[in-house]
Amino acid sequence: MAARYSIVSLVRNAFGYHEGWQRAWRSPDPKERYHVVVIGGGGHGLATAYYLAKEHGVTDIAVIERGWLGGGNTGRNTTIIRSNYLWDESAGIYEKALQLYEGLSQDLNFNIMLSQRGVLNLAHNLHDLREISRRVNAIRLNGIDSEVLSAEEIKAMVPILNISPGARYPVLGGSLQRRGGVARHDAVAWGLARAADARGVDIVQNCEVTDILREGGRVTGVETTRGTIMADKVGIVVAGHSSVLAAMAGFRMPVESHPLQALVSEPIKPILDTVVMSGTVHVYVSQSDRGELVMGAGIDGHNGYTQRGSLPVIEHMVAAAMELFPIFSRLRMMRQWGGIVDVCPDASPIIGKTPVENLFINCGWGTGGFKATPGSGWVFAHTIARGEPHPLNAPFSLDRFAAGKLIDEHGAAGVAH
Ligand code: FAD
Ligand code: PYC
Repeated sequence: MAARYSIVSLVRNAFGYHEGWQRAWRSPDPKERYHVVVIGGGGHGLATAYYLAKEHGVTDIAVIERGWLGGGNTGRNTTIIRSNYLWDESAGIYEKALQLYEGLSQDLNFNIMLSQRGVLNLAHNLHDLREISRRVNAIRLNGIDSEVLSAEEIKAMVPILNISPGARYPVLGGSLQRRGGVARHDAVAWGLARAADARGVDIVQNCEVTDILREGGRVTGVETTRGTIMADKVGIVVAGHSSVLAAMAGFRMPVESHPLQALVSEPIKPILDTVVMSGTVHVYVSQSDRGELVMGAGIDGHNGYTQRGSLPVIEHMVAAAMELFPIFSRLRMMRQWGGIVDVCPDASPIIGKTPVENLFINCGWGTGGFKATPGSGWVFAHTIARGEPHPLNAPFSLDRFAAGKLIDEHGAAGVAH
């Protein structure tokens, strides 16, 4: 034992010689047939497979991912988790997700590094203040923690925030969800993948779905770059590519794909121990465990499938951050990137059946689906296993756009649409 864990062994392991390390999940070739095929190996697809196996005893499942696991928005988001949404329907599903997050490290036996450090939303004018009070009341009526703070209470929590009345957009107050916070995004994907794999789920990476096979109005399988895979049921969970996959199955989605950008600074010592969001100045900031300041913008105005950044958006983000935190002015930016978000007209997701029998879709989480990952997978697994939505996702059906039962959450989205 002593020899195995010697300093030499530690150094060798640190530099990539992974002595005795086990694979976290297998890398199987796809079989010719599965009971369920889940398209998309992001957090939502992996959570769907995990809860199908865990809650419904369905284990004959393949998760088909065209790139690498978690390489889409799951690995590109800024990791903010909260459940402070306005409408009852949203409160139900986002709070379910937050509660699952609160037990997820134990459930998966994998540390997802959940840090409930609080999420603050700043008010910069009287309209913001009134809107925040209305939201806090609605959220509390749903039994979810939320409170209004004065500018001085915010300053006490975040001493580096500029609350001077002379600021261009002075901070007048804000709202706080103390149970909100951040989690390590990659760890969420890895933990779910490992746990799904342990229950027999095949996770197939580098395998792109190129067509959805149908017969008599019912799904029969998928065509992929690694051959045909037949399936009794198929779930589409591909975020920014939802319309592309829907088109393969012959129907249209009320979803637009937009780039969404973020950046990190060079790492510094701990200076910010909560998440600060401002929809008016428009930036949000948190500090990662590595010390980087993580910042993000609103969506790029144009539609697109690019996953990269652009100078005007970076400039806008940084200018807004300077406004709130002048102390950041000499920091250097280290990295920036973009993801492709799938935005619905009411800024709420679509989770349910499609016009094709046994083909289900989960999308439209837009700029805010990381916080929903376990809840989304939990209700989508129920929907696929039972062929009917769970009461928590029934209001988020595709036909709400025909019925006019929209759930407008633009104001809760956290970033501008
Ligand atoms: P993804 O992780 O994108 O997974 C979909 C997968 O489908 C991808 O891996 C893709 O490769 C795969 N795929 C696509 N087409 C095919 C095909 N034909 N065949 C096979 N596979 C395919 N949300 C929050 O709650 N909090 C935040 O702080 C936050 N910040 C964000 C910041 C940025 C910059 C971005 C871009 C997003 C942010 N989000 C945030 C949103 C969040 O990231 C997404 O809503 C969420 O990650 C979506 O997860 P997913 O599993 O549905 O999608
Ligand atoms: O939904 O909380 C959110 C969010 C923050 C940044 C991007 N999305």
